[in-house]
Amino acid sequence: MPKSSQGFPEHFLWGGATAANQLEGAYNEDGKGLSSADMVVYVPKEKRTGGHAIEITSEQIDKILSGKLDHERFPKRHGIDFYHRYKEDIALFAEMGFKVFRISINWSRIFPNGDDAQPNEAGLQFYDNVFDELHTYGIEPLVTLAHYETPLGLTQKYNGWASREVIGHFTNYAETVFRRYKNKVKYWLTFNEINMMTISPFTGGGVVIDRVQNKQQTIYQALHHQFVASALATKLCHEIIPGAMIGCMLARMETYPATCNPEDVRKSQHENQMNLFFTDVHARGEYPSYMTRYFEENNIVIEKDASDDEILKAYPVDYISFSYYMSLTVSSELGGDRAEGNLFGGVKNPYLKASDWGWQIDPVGLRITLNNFYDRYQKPLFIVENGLGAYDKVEEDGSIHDTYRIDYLRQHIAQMKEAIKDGVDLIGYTSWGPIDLVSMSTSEMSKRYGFIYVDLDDEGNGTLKRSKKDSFQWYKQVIATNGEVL
Ligand code: BGP
Repeated sequence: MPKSSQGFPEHFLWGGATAANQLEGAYNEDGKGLSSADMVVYVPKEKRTGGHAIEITSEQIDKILSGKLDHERFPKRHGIDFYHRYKEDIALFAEMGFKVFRISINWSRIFPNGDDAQPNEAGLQFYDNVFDELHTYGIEPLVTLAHYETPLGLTQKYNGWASREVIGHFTNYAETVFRRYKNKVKYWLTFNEINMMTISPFTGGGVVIDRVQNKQQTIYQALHHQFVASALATKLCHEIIPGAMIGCMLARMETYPATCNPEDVRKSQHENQMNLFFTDVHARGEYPSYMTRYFEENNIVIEKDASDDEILKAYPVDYISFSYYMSLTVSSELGGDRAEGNLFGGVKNPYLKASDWGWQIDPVGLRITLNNFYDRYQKPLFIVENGLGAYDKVEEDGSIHDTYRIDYLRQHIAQMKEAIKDGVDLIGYTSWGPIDLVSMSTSEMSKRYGFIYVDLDDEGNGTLKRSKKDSFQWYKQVIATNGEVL
């Protein structure tokens, strides 16, 4: 167990995190097939009617495939053109001193339909080029196997992860990339924010929910398939790449009780369990007992193969990674002042301010999260997403004074340092979207996280030119001083 320390460990992995579908573009180049993300249409704010624009219906897919929505915009198909500009972008990350860069491999670049007999060489070559470029600067790649990019072919054939068939196709894909990149990639993640399946089964697993009778049953069955696939990928990773580390990834929502009323406290405990369920399975290698009751009360019966429980037990993850943007607060009373923008619901926390998108900003919650995780699992932790989505203003001279972003990050990093002093084994930090990219939940470009500005607007206009915001120099200094100067 690591000793309590005064600051960030010597080889702390500072960097930034991205996802293929929000960054690469080139959605139909060099043999790439369509993925779930390529189906997401941009809906301007004033036309949104609630719900998530990321959850897609069968009708919408049919319309897209028959060309009836060709007039719509699909920002995730175009990203910020990293596919053609990765050298320029990586040079900027290197200038900031990145030790690590988180990227996802787009499964449909490697297996265009998800279940093809042979991988697509051009797709494999693209990631070779990116990893080589990173290594030129001494930057370690951290690779997510599935970041909201299920090949559409698997949706059409099997309804995505709802079918057990997809496990084999995923492990084949995982094995292909482990073998190909075994000398280039040491850090791996299986499923990005695996808990997204409960909010958007299409985003989380290419599952079109209007095709099934029992929504909850399907969601938890699809998750079971992902748990087994994740364990099998962990096994393969260890066999193929000795010394590699492979982890799981959760959108962590530390959930507070609205008051000290025991009913509120119990409600927050329940919500925390429902969120930690995913890391419990990955880290402990078994379903937690509280889920048995939940499944019974909700008429959910998980169908398992005879060896599934053994597989989960035999191949737990090496580390726990998570995204952290906000905390939640829940009340046992119905109604109340709802925190609608907060993605996962709850009530407003009167002690916290929210971002322009309603996400409640809570740096101390990050220290609490880190301590709770470490108490629970005693495994290394990696924060693989954190940051502030904000509107940026470009001044006449081209400068961008994003003090709000610097403040947000500074406060969170300060709390990470406290958690390390508490004895937490934190191995790295990749802020979300070090270069502006397409928003996951809204497909906007104006919701920006970057240290690097990209000239592109919500309507797809712009030169794509990259420029440095004030936060660029600030983060460079944070890394150079290993978190001493914030
Ligand atoms: C996480 C996702 C990312 C991402 C980030 C910010 O949920 O893993 O893909 O984009 O959140 O969300 P948004 O882009 O909606 O602001």
